[in-house]
Amino acid sequence: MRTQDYAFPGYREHGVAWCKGVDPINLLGMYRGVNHGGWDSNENNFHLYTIVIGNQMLHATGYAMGIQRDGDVGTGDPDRDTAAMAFTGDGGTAQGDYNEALVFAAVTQAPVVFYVQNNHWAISEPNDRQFTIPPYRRADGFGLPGVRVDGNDVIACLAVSKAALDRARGGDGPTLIEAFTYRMGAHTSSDDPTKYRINEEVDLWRAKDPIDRMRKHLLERGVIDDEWIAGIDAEASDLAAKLRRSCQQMPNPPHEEMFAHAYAEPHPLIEREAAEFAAYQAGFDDD
Ligand SMILES: Cc1ncc(C[n+]2csc(CCOP(=O)(O)OP(=O)(O)O)c2C)c(N)n1
Ligand SMILES: [Mg+2]
Repeated sequence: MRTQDYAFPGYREHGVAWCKGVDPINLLGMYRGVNHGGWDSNENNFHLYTIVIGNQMLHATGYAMGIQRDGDVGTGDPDRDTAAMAFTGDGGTAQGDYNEALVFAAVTQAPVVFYVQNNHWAISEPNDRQFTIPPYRRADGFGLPGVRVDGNDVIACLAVSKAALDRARGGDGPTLIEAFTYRMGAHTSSDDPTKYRINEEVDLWRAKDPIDRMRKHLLERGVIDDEWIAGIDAEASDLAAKLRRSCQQMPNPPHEEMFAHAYAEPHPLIEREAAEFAAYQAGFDDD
């Protein structure tokens, strides 16, 4: 994605955030629960995490229709032509919002790329509970090209994403990418995948680990060596330690802040609730 391109993430797009220049600590406040995830999305053209499954597909399509109406598409100027890119999961494809977004994107030929991470599971629900025809083939019925890519092949993912973004910026319309991958871990810390899937399936995918594959690919071609890898590993450990520390040190927000961003303007209902809550808190003897 170029600087001017706008990303519309779900909740798994930490890598996209990193590439767009978002400080990971901004994302972690929401996961620790000290804020509602409100970073300035215009700073890095990285929209807020969207937990309502599939909703970001509509946001991206609407934004892309805006780009089109501003004339920032198909001019041939690499600093001006702009695309939107939205990310969702296999489960997301069953949502109404997802399907509405594809209809609008196709009929308006909006400069948007849909990136479906098919990790085979929507919490405990497998692919065959989400669709009978895979997402990349369903794209055809909406009227936009669909492509399935090996989602564990970094270089292939980069190639199809670049091509789709170029197409969008060039004014040739939307593309749907289905990245065929697997969710190695649990859905969340409250999920136990051993209750609904077999270990053999997980082992099969472990052998296709995208980081291992990339490492081997670069080593074999002599692009990198063990020393370089050790350096990257050390850098990653340092970053992880720094993030854990920053996360633990995040101050707890004042209670009244949870009412602060519900509406842009003052709102009588929110003011009443905030006052009631303040009175309730004042009823305690200690902090
Ligand atoms: C509209 C809506 N319905 C239900 C949920 C609860 N929920 C959270 S994650 C999830 C599964 C999503 O699966 P998928 O789209 O495949 O994404 P993945 O987590 O596998 O990347 C569900 C049902 C939600 N967040 N929003
Ligand atoms: Mg999934």
